[in-house]
Amino acid sequence: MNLFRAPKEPWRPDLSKPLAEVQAEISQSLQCFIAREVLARWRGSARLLPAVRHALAVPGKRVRPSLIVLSAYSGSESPAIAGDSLLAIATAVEMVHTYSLIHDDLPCMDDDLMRRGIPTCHVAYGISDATWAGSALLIEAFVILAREFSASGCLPEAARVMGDAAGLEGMVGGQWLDTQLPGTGVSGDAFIEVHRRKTAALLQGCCTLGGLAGGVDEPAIVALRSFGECLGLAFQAIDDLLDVTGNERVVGKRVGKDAQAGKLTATATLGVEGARRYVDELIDLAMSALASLEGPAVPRLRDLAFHLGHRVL
Ligand code: GRG
Repeated sequence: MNLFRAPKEPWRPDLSKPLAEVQAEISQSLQCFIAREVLARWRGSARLLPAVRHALAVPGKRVRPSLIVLSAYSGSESPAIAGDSLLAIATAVEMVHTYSLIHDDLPCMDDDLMRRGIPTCHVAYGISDATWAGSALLIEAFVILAREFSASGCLPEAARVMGDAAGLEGMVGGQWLDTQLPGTGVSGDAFIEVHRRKTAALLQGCCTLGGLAGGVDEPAIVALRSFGECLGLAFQAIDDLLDVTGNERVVGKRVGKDAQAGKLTATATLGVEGARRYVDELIDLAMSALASLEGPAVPRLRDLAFHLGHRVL
C-alpha cells in the first residue's frame, strides 16, 4: 500500500481556459457524476431507470449547471461549497430543467417528438414512465439540494430560491400562463411576464443558488440575480427567434411550432428584427450587472452571456 499517495484533488474547473473548454469540463464532470452518483438511486425502481437515463444522461447545452459553477466562483477562488458538492448542486438544477423538458414535451403540453436530436422521453418510454421520471427528477433534485446545503447555514434560502424558480412564481406559473394567453390581442409586453417566469426564473435561480454556494455577499447576490434575469429573458427570446429562423437539424427539435400554435412570443410581438434588438439590449444589461463582481469566473460569465446571445441551437 502506498501510504504517501496524495489524496484525490477535489474537482474544480480551470477558469483560465476559454469558455468552450470550461463548459466541456463542467459537462463531462456532470456526466460522470450523474452516472456514478445519481442514476444509482433509480436502481431500486429499475423500470424507470432507462427513461431517466434517456432524459438526463444525453447532454444538452448544460447552461444551467454552467451558471451554478461560474456563479459560485464569481466572488472568490474558494467557494464555500466546492468540489463534488458543487457538482451535485449543478446536477440538481439540471434535473429540474430535465423534468420541465420531459413534461413540456408530453402530448397534453407541446406534444413534441424530438428533443436534443433524439426521440422525446414519452416517445421512447411511454407517457406513463415519462411522467413518473419527470416527477421523480424534480423531487430528487430537492433531496440533493437539501443534502448539499445543509451544512452551509443557507439551506432555507436555497430551498426558497429553487422553489420560487420552479414553482408558481417561476416555471410552472409561467408555463401555465403561456397556455392561457392568446398569441395576439394582449398588451405588447405580456410575453415578457411569460418569459420571465417560464424560463428566466430558473436561470436567475441558478445564478442565485451558485452565489449562495460560493458564499458571496448580499450585493453580489443582487448582481447575480439581475444578470440571471436579463440572460434568461434573452435566452427565451432567442428560443423564439430560433423557432422562426432556426434549422431543425441544428436545433435538435421541431421548429415553426410557436407560430402554428399562435403562441405569444418575442417574434410575434416585436418581429424578427425587433426581437434581435431586444436580445442585444438584454445581453448588454446582463454584462452591466456583472460590473461589481471580481471573482475568477466573471470573465467566463461574460463570455457565456455573449455566447448565449448569439447561439444557433
Ligand atoms: C406541470 C405540465 C407541467 C409542467 C411543468 C413544463 C414546465 C412546468 C415548464 C416548461 C418550461 C419550459 C420548457 C420553458 C422553456 C425553456 C427553454 C428555452 C428550454 C430549452 O432549454 P435549453 O435550450 O435545452 O437549455 P437543452 O436541451 O440545451 O438543455
